[in-house]
Amino acid sequence: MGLTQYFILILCFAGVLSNVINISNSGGNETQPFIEIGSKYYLINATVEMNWFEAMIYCRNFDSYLAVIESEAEMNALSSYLITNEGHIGKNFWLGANDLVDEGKFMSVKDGRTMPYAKWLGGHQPRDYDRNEDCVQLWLFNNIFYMNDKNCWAKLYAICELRQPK
Ligand SMILES: [Ca+2]
Repeated sequence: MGLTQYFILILCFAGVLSNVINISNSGGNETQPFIEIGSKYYLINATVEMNWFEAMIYCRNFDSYLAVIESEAEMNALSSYLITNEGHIGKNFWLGANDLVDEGKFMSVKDGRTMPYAKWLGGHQPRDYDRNEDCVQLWLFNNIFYMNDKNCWAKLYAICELRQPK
């Protein structure tokens, strides 16, 4: 990791801490924030926009991580839920994968291995636009959710996935 990247990380952590505390305090219902969708439990925050790093730390507060979609079934379950839920219409969400370490190789934050499932918007994504798109988002396009690589500093909503017992 270069010195510049190191400092960016430090700044990132320093910057988000106050944010995260605010979110926790205003969140209220911290005991059961997760809902069952398909085979997993998710916490969908569609009220506070965060960059990818903030979203990741937000999820860590709830013993979870940004959602890692592992199959078409999971993709479909989550998509259906988001599309049919009024509060989520028109919103885009961060997922737990990025290619910050090695351009073009998207890794899962769940286990540090290759992202297990992808549904990129066909023919267009991922394209690392402006050499500056390294984090994976769930992207609503013509009322269907796809994946897209997005600038990690963009402000989107978070979907956290509850850590599953081993
Ligand atoms: Ca992109």
